[in-house]
Amino acid sequence: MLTRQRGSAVRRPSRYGNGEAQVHLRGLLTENLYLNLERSGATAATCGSGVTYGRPAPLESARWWARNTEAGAGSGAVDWPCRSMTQSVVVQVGQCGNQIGCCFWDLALREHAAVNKKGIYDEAISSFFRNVDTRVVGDGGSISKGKICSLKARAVLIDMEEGVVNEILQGPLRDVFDSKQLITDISGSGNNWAVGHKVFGSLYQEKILEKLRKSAEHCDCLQCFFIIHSMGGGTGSGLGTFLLKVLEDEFPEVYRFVTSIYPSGEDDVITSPYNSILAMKELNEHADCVLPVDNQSLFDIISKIDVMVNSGKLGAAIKPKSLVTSSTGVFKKRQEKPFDAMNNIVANLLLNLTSSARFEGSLNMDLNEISMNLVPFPQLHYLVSSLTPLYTLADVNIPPRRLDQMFSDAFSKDHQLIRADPRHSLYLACALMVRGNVQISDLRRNIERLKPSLQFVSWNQEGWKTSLCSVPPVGHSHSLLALANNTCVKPTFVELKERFIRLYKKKAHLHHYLQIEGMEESCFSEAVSSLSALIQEYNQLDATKSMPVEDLPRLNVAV
Ligand SMILES: Nc1nc2c(ncn2[C@@H]2O[C@H](COP(=O)(O)OP(=O)(O)OP(=O)(O)O)[C@@H](O)[C@H]2O)c(=O)[nH]1
Ligand SMILES: [Mg+2]
Repeated sequence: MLTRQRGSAVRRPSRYGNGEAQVHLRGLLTENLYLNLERSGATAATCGSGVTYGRPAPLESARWWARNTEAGAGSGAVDWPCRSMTQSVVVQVGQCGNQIGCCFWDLALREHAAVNKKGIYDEAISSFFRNVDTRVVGDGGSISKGKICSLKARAVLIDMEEGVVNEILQGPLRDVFDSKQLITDISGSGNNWAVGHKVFGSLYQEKILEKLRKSAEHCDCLQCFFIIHSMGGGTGSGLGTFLLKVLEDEFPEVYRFVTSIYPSGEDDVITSPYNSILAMKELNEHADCVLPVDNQSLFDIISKIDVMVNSGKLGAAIKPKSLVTSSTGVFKKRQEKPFDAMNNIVANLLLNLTSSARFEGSLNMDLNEISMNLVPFPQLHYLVSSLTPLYTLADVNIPPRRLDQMFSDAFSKDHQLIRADPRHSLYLACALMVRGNVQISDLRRNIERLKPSLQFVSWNQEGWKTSLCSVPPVGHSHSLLALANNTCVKPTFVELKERFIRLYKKKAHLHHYLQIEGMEESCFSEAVSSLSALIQEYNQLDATKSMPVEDLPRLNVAV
């Protein structure tokens, strides 16, 4: 375990230096948030003394859970756990990873600004942001308490082209990153996994490690790396999965949650099936949890919203700060890009996923609990996600009927972020992560209501995990993220494999890969075998679908 000594108190002088940055952040957040910043001249306190990494035993929360779900729940007498917040680092790789990452940081800032009106650097913000005195030479002095000075994202931005990262550095989020967090090259990986993985992997391994270590050192308790990347290109797919192994070796105690964007059938990257299959093998082997998101699903969701708006069906009822149109906020002035609306959905997925780790609530679900409860077997770590509300975002005070509708929607195929139908497939486990004004009784009622229509594996009929975070997404009274470990993910993999086989049978484009040092045909055959094995595991589970539910006799303890 790495430990880290922190320096003595950093004195903050009475005047904040970077006027432009300050104006930007004020605009970015709310007017209230940093209002008194220049006037504050407090001395920052020293930070904690050591870094702890990773995967705390879920014992405390398990005890708390037992006490509060059985005894306390429903009575209103909730015994709040006293917990210390952990931190996470986002590693955004390639064009897609960086573009989604930016949406995430934008929304995260707005979310914290909506809650943290006084501009105090609190534990919630610290989970994804450092508070930095930018006038301190070098790394900037970390400030652990008091007023927010300048927020820096806990992120590492990697792309083997410069365009996207340069755009970020010139855009409204430029002050949230500094040059020490970036790694870029010029040529890109040319949509070739092998270039990203083998060429840039070995070329940049040390540099990447150095940035990762630095970002880890800035954390008191680093719990998770969130990797965001696409499967279809060269850099996100190749280098993104290369660094998964690097993370596993260097930070074995820290979770690796990967948000992977799968290519649609009409993707313009012809080699995307190769890249995706090669990346899948790495995800199978080195990720703790993968949240697959399918560009086709994102596109379908956005198209439906467009139709609704244009047909006037919901029209004016859609809220300006809705989950999917959230870039209409401060960033409206910015040129909308083709992927923006789609990327906002993915950013919301990440916000909801981490909300319980960032904010208090009556039922917390830490990231370690997601992995612990939703991944019964190491390889079956693909979690299908759905977000609600997605379409009907009209009314903040949604009446109870709508609240129940939110739960129903989470299981409908129209709300899944991959093309999948969990209702007609088999659940291994399911998490419901609720935010906002929702009671435990609402959760229970809806689980009881929906249960008969859902099929769970015979050995885990009660495979539900729930969380209630009191802070809703900006502009909403409540929201729900459902994470399903469900065999419905299989068709996405089968389809990918079919697309791969079509190219591979003809050996089309193969020479581009085989000319890269370290790349052999066996890399392809091993990758496809790994995927076939995964598909086979889902097949075996599906085969148990009609089996009777085991009603095991209770263990009798002899006295
Ligand atoms: N949802 C979403 N998909 C994207 C975005 N940008 C690219 N993609 C998809 O990602 C795949 C291409 O990967 P990129 O991320 O552009 O590639 P890269 O990682 O930069 O790799 P190279 O450009 O080959 O070096 C295609 O399937 C695109 O449709 C984005 O911002 N959002
Ligand atoms: Mg690129």
